[in-house]
Amino acid sequence: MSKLTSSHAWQALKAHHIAIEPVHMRQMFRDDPARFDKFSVQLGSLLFDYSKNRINAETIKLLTNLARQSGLQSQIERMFVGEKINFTEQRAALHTALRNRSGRAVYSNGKDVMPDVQRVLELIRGFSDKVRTGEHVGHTGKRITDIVNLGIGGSDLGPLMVCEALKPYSLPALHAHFVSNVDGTHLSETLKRLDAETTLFIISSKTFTTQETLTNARSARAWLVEKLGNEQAVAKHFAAVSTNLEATAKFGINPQNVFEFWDWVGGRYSLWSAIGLPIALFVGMDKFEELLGGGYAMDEHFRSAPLDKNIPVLLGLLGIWYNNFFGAASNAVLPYDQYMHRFAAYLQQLEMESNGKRVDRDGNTVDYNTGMVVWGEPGTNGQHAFFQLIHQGTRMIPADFHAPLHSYNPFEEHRAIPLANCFAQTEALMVGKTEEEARAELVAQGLQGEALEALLPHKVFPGNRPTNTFLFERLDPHTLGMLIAMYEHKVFVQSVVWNINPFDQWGVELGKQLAGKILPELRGTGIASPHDASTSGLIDYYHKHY
Ligand code: G6Q
Repeated sequence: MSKLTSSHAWQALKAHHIAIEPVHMRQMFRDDPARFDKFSVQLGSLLFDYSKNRINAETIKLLTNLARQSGLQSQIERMFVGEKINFTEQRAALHTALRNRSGRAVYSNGKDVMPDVQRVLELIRGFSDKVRTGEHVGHTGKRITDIVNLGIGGSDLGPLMVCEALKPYSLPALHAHFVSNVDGTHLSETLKRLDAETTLFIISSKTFTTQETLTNARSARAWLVEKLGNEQAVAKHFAAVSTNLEATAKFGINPQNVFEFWDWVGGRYSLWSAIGLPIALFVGMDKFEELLGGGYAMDEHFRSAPLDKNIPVLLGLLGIWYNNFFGAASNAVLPYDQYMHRFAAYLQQLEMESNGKRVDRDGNTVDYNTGMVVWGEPGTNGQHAFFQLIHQGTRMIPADFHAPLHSYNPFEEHRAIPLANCFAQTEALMVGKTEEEARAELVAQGLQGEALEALLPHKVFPGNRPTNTFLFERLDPHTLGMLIAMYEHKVFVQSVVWNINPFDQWGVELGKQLAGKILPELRGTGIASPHDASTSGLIDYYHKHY
């Protein structure tokens, strides 16, 4: 048994789980009318209601004991002060410095990183203002109307999600596109709609060595040069964001259009850095800074709120409660806002890449589950698709519901419909429908006898299915910043309890190496290396049929 699973706090939770398991949340709400007040936290305009969870006051006490036992508070400080907590890569994880609005110095390797952070923010402001006002024009003197981000993973999902979420703040005359897939279709279908004279490409790559991104960048460059008939055009139509300034120079990017970030920013934590350049271009630097401000507000809360009033801590611990004690394997994220339609995809990387680890910090194989599968879609659409399994399937799927009170598109006929659905779903998931209730409904519909008995079991809903609800005034940059930072810290809390490193990603690196080996074999430019029979069979099949 590991130190964690044999610990007093873990064992106490195990025993407590046996007591809670048979209790229905219906009963919990009946017994305690103050449950909503007890199990909700307000931070600014964000309300976190976690009362529809299979918990009582004792559960929270035991979960926060577990967090304390893991040394969570001191680990939080270690992250904020720039210790090399990403020890497998010998790096700090200082994404919080990127949105540090306090004026406090933050050190990495003995150097205050804040002057560099501020300097790059100013550069982003200067460049984005110039593009948005039309001062920066293309090679032929025309105003930029389209920006295309060429990046993948952490250099794509964050800025893409934010640009979609903050669309109401964008300029109508400036469109943002994101090309990530190395399948030429992605680039080609995007370019079909664009005019080279008015297009600005941003090559976003921390390492500037990623095959997908550099392949797309080279093809985009060839397209531009062909369309504009001049190599010189590249200087006005390409910008780059990277930690590898040597490689951006080698690619031929005008140094004035290069925006730097640093190795202490993890890819999936990088939207707050220059990787957010497409965001600043799309919604303007002031709004980008409001996003940073929202992240900072959540950072301050995370750093200072007591554990049992701390939103990311509670969120992380509830995830552990279901994952490690109820055996839940996945977590749904269901926003009731169309602008958040890429939110789950973004969180999928954040959570699964960070906590998809099987050895602890000492290199021992863990004897408990770590990261859950994260998935989701806008809630209202999900209701007509996969919600069935959440309501009546055999698995418990804890779900996070997100909803703004106000829409940016207030058609009177649509008003309150998304919220009504959101509230109704969490209520139904919690309450369920008993056999007696289902029977009464069928009787009222005129059913009886054998027909009624045959249908009855299918109409029963067990309920007792846990959900969190996040309500906010509207999806503005500040609120979005809070929500993103909240999930970043949730991931961190879980990693501390599980004693794993959430900031490395050797599985991603493996993918990068493997494709590099097989590509020359497919192209016939390399020596065939030994493979298993399946892989060799597939390679042979390709050669025979291509
Ligand atoms: C993120 C991961 C990964 C990375 C991409 C792109 O945390 O490391 O998703 O962001 O592989 O890498 P580059 O930005 O270096 O191109």
